[in-house]
Amino acid sequence: MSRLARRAAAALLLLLAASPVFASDFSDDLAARRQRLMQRFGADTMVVLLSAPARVYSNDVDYEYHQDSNLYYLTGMTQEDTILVLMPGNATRRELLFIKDRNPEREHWTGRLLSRDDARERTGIATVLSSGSFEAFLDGILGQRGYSATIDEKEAATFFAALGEGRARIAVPMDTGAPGAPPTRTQAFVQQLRDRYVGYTAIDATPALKALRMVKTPYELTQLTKATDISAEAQMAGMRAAAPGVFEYQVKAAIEAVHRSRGAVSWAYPSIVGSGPNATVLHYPEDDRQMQAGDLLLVDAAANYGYQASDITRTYPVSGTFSAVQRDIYKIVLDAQEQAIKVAKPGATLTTIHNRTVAVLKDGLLKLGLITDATGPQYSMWYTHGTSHFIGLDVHDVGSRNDELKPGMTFTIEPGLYIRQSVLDNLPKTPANLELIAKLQAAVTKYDNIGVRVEDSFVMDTTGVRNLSSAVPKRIADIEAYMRGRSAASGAR
Ligand SMILES: [Mn+2]
Repeated sequence: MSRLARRAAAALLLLLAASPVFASDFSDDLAARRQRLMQRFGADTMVVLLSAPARVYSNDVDYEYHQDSNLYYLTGMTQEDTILVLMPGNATRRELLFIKDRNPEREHWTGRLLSRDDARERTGIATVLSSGSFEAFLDGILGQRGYSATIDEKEAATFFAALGEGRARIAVPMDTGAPGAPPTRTQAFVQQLRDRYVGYTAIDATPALKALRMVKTPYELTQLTKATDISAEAQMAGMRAAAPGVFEYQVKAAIEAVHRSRGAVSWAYPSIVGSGPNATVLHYPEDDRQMQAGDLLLVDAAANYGYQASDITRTYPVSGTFSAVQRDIYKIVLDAQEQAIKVAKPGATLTTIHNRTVAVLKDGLLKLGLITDATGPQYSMWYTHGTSHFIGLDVHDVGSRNDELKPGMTFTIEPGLYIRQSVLDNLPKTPANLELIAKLQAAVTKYDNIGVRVEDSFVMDTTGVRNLSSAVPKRIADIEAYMRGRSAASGAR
């Protein structure tokens, strides 16, 4: 190629790079999310989102960085020191992204940072500025002067007018933070605004973000489906790894090896692998018990793929066959999930689903003699958590239990029963309780230390739910068949 031809080709490439031809499905989706958010707020509002801070693991080592979910939702940026500003009332530049400056010396130690072009391509935001200029930008905007040539008086005329008339709003996702803890980054930001500027009201952006995030976009559903496929495959690898004599951490390793080897960022939450009595600890954090023949193993583990968190739990016998007492408890829990799936329809709520599981669990517990009264709250000795939560960017994603379920929402259905002698032991010794304990003791002894949870990840369609994690065996016969196949495939264990 001649020098001239090369130059022409380079110029053409530049032109193409600047055009939206190369916009990805992801950046298109991000742009649409921002557009919907701006419509909710209108022209008098400026929306500001800050990235999550890095967190120290120990000394000079940080935890793996995880982006703030709202900022990720609108930008796809996984870098710290990132700020998004949306000004829906602006003439043309309604979206501004502030990112860390590149720094070759630092990058030699801690990895390559995105260039402004990279950030443009990733986010679909045309105006990318240095995070170091954010303070000057705020000063210029809230002082109604504008900021350099980027945002002049004409560009921001609508917002400046709103500021001048005292009706401007600055929307920030307000977080409450932990009681007594130092202010969060967002709280400090809001305080800084209050100290320095007037003419606006600070409002909470959380409800608008929640409303958008609750209904997943087709792009998000594709990512969550992939996260769940990986998680399902990992759960089955865990089933194949489990056997008497094997340690819980070996099952965990088999599961997480699948997550990482299939391109998941990480687990969606720390994997719970609890055998025998550990199955009754809801968020069992350790993994060092050696499994015994006859144990049940409860595995609550799933992957985070593309910042979408799946969530699956299975409970199965390490020897491959459920005992009679394990079967009694397992059947009730599985029945509760299956009945709950039937009431999970558009218009229902997570409370509808929870109430259905409670009704089924109560019936079952009464039959086994683990409660004496199915009309009251006795069941809550053995069922100690809610049945469902929304999933998405966070494993416990935005959304409340009384929000009406709509197509595109994603959530779990996960009843469980956890039989522990300590529950009876810790009841206040009132005459009524002593009488109850006397009635329940035989059944509690029979089922002591059995913990069962069954959980799948679902998406709401137009008529009911679709189970994204149905590939993992769940019915007793299917689990036992899968476990038998495992022994045949890997030889006698
Ligand atoms: Mn869950």
